[in-house]
Amino acid sequence: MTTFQNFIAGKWVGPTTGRYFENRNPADISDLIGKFPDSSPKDVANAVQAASKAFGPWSRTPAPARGDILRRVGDLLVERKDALADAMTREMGKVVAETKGDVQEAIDTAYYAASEGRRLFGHTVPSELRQKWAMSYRRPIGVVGLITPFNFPLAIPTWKMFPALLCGNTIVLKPSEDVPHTATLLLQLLLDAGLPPGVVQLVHGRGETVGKALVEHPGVPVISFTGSTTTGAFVGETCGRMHKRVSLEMGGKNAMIVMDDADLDLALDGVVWGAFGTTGQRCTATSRLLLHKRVHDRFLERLVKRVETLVLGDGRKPKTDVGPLVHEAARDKVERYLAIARKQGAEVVAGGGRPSGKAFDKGWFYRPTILAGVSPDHRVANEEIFGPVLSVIEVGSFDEAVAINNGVRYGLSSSIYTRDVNLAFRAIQELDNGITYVNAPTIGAEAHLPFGGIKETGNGHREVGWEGYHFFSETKVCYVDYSGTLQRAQIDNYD
Ligand code: UN1
Repeated sequence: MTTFQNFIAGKWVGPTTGRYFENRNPADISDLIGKFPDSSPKDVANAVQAASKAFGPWSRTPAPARGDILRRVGDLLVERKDALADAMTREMGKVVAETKGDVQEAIDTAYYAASEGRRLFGHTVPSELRQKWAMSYRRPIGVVGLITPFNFPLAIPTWKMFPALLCGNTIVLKPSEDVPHTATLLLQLLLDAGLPPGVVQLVHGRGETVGKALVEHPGVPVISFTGSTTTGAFVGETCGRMHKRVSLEMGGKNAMIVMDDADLDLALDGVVWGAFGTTGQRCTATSRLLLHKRVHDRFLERLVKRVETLVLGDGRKPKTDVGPLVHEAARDKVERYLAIARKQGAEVVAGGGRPSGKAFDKGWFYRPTILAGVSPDHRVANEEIFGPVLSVIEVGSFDEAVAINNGVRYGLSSSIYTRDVNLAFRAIQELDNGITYVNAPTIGAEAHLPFGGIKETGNGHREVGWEGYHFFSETKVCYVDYSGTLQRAQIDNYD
């Protein structure tokens, strides 16, 4: 068994508390992955100090040179893809095909960042005055605090980290306490790629201690957080009070609409993948299925049959379709919601309990579950469960489906299956979400397009794509007057 450390100022160091927490495999809790630092605000302060020190040289390194390092990071991610995926599945449970996809998202983000080093476009525009130049460019901001979740242990930290680094910022990363090993492997990889010491620090520990200290630290002007809407409210409030720039990516209650003219085979593949991929633990997971009444019964029947064939098990075994939940509290939450659903009158038509058998004794498994007869006002139709539970709601029309989709507090992704091009475009226009898919499930965002949601899912920012670079840099506008006279804007040119 290995004891892992924080990474601060170019060195692996133990926590000032001297305390460590255990990290275990959710498919087999007898498998201890290691012990990780249970750090304190003092460790965060040390990390911020190191990141502040490194900011000067790193922010002055030309962006193409920063991009070259990120290209090497991408190359190493390619080399280590299989090993990383195996370690990630061991740590958080989703199947290896998906952890490989998670690594691929990091690779895509790294190569995008590498090329962005030679763009980072500003604007040059005409001035309203003669012999005056007007332009904007992007500047680094400072130390960036990143707080990341367990479900995409590599993609999400790197979505934040690579754009932030490319823009010239330095970083303190606080990864979820469920995936500290992946974060350690990422740090090692950054060093192997030649990232200078002090540019990225890693501080392990609990959200309420380490995360909170990072958010409250006056030396960290930028916070990027992905997690629950409840924690996000605290993060946003604190950052607002302290005048920090903050990006919040939070919950979802994503719906897939299946219209009566849909390709039902395609929709079936889509909903199974959208609802039960990552054991339903994606912010983008399909957690509501809005089925048109004319296809409701036959589609549901086929869906139940299909879901019953899904193989539950250890994500590192090749035949597994659905892995365990990440920890006991996550499974408890699913069980609480099942009790609520039953009480409010939903019908459990698939799953609805833990699997039986010795193979499942040591992990946090729960059977892929379908709830039928759900009404839009049921709690399971409104609250994020973050587990393998799909709520099916029957709808009578496209307009009703849109109203139900839009009736929740979240607004991350949505999807419609239809062959009617007019309906598809109306859906794109009328569904209140940051992302809408046509004839594809609610998951599957690509790393070169902006990612995020509206309402209580986000706070107006987007991750990755071109917009990710806006968040992690400050716009500077510059006017050069080469007329040799005082030219008063808005006055001399309109007198
Ligand atoms: C998340 O669920 O937190 O679109 C991120 C997707 C992935 C990213 C999901 N590419 O499902």
